[in-house]
Amino acid sequence: MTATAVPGRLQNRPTIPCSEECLLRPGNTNCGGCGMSVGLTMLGRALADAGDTCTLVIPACCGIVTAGAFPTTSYGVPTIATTFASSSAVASGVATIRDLNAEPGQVICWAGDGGTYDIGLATLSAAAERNENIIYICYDNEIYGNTGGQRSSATPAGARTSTTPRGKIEDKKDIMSIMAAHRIPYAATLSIAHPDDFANKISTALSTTGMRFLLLHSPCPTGWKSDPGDSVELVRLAVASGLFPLYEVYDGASYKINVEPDGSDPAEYFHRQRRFEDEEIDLNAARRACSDRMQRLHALAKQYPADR
Ligand SMILES: Cc1ncc(C[n+]2csc(CCOP(=O)(O)OP(=O)(O)O)c2C)c(N)n1
Ligand code: SF4
Ligand SMILES: [Mg+2]
Repeated sequence: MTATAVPGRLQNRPTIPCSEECLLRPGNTNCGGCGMSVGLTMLGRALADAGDTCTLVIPACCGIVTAGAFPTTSYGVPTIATTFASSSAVASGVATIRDLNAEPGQVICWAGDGGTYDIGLATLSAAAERNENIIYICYDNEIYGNTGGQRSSATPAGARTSTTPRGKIEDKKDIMSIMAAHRIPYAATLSIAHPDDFANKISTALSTTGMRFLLLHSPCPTGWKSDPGDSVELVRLAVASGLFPLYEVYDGASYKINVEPDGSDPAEYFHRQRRFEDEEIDLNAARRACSDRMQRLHALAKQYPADR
């Protein structure tokens, strides 16, 4: 399509870069120990470091509750609240207008796992297939957090939720493979326990054009029934044990593992969260799943290494 500027719009407006608190500002109502809060702060810092800014597009989720009511919103950038099903479509539209007008800044979709793995998947897939020029970040707390903790397709097997009181039977959906299958330019996983890796990946995403998908493992003390002070340690254990590997996929074709698991036993991860009942977790199956996951990723990274 030939880009034509929308008449009457300012062309080449200067970027107003983010400051460190440009996204999540003090006074927000998020729970203590919320991984989403830390993720937003890290994202804001990375945008500030890059001298970049953004418009946020957020469907129903804790992240839009965080925004609060105008004029006391916790977000320091323009923020559009959308329905679950439309967030990627709205972000695509905003990004198209921005590009037509050569306006600066990123369009970032910030969505929960319910809005990503489940209810918004159709428009996310459509945006990925069209290679829309947006960054989509899913903060994955593995639960429908803001409506009382129902299961989502990101909830891991064994986790008790308000709709799986005896523990979920099905395992977590592999959203990274789904997104990689769209052959988008960049897909990567993020952890708040690895801030340098987080910053590097945001930097890569900011300097890439087209559809970028980032998956953040986002501890939720309220839903995970964990100590708020354990949040960073929990997601560190998830990376160290191979439960939640840190890796990148370029063009759906080449792979890079960013942090090698250190052989930690995933048992500690489960023991520290009361959503997992010891007798409902098959630890040997969980250990096997970690090792199978890493084996598959190593095979892909060896066969199709990312040259970056
Ligand atoms: C179509 C539709 N169904 C259900 C709801 C109710 N609802 C609002 S937020 C939410 C949970 C969102 O879960 P997730 O996307 O994982 O974000 P989190 O709350 O965990 O931050 C639900 C079910 C809604 N707003 N729209
Ligand atoms: S319910 Fe969970 S995701 Fe939502 S604000 Fe609280 S800790 Fe964060
Ligand atoms: Mg969620």
